[in-house]
Amino acid sequence: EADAAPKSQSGFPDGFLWGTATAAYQVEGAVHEDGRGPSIWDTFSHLPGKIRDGSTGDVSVDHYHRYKEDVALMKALGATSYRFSIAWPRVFPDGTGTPNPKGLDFYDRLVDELLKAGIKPFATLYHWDLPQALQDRGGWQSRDTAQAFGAYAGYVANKLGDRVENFFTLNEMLTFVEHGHAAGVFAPGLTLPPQGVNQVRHHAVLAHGLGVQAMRASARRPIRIGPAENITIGIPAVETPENIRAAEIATREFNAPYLTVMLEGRYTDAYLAATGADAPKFTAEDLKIIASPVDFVGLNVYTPSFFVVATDAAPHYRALPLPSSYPHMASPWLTIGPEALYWAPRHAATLWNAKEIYITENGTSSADQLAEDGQIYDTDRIMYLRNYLTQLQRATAEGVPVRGYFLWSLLDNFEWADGYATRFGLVHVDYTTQKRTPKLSAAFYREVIARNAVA
Ligand code: GBH
Repeated sequence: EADAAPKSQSGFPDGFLWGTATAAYQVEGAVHEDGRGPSIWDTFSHLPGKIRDGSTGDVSVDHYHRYKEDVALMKALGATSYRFSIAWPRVFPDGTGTPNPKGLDFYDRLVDELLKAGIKPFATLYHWDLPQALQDRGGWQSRDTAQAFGAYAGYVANKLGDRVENFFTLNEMLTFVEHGHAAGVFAPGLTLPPQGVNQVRHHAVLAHGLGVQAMRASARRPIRIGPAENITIGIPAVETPENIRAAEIATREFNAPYLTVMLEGRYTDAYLAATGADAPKFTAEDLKIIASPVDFVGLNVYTPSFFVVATDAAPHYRALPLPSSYPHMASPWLTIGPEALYWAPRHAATLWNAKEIYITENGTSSADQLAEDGQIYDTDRIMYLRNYLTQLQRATAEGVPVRGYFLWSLLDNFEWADGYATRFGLVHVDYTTQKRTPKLSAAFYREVIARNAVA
């Protein structure tokens, strides 16, 4: 068999993990089953006008009932890992108090099925589906929610930690804070004033730290934990040493209330100066909790942010707006920047000395038109993945410690405020019949995994 791409030039390190990612509310459906309580996304998606196609996650792709078929799809890809999220309102229908054992049972079954297929499970504790009961008591505006997250995370680590070794705490604080609490376009749909938003940010990172501590304390064997953040990725528009330094400084500052405070244990001077009287209220003890040591850093990588050095004084960088002609994928926000998959992990290693990095999400939407033969020839998704993965390979070849990659997403699913019109899956789902059909990009990814190289 001819080898199109010699391994020496495009290979990934031995043992590199290849997987896909999903999130509970986006795939599970079964929202009233086995004692699950409502989440803020149930509430939000049922409000008129909030979801572009008027849809909800009530049924979605019915993964709750079809998980065995879905694990078989992963196995057919040759995937060695899988990142899923646990629905907090399945485990604690009221957010706190008495757990619902039947809710956790689903994840027990899923984990067993994955292990049987030789697929390493990575569980995310929070992918935006806050129990509605906690929202009714103030949600992320309340410090109590951070405490409740710690209790929930500790409970899950105790129950699943015997078979799940790797956990991510909260997925993309940046997104659920900014979109949910400032712009109001994601659940819970709030448009808080600046101090309120900063306080929500603080409670999110505090929840992460409390979660890390509670999970380590209650797991019955050592487990490994880290965040999964959608960072602003500073890219030197031209790779000179000065521009690279500017991009590093910008990356640290733009992520000040998220990854930077989690990994450094302090808010940057620039962040505190910029927020001024609207800065979050916090204690020195909070900062210690927030910076509880993690085992790895998870990065969701989609879009680029370009910088060059600024010759004048602070902040030493100049953010470059994208020209209106800049290309994007099927989603208008999804501007194409393959080099983001090189710079995001490199910055994590340079700025915060990250010793172990996972790409917790990367992938793209496509129009995904059905061809006459019923297949989907998503060559745009293949183009996107091939270019991004080439940049990831550059990072690993240079020694940046990336250990695995989770492609978003296994299946087409409920794309939040976009509903079902936007498809991110390697596998097409017919939302009427629930029939799964791997797209051409699934064949591409299978080839990447088989070769452990950009195919
Ligand atoms: C990730 O967010 C999420 O973790 C995942 O759940 C999601 O399905 C996936 O990416 C694909 O979107 O509608 O113009 O206001 C990536 C960051 C932030 C990108 C919110 C889309 C909304 C843009 N996302 N953003 S807009």
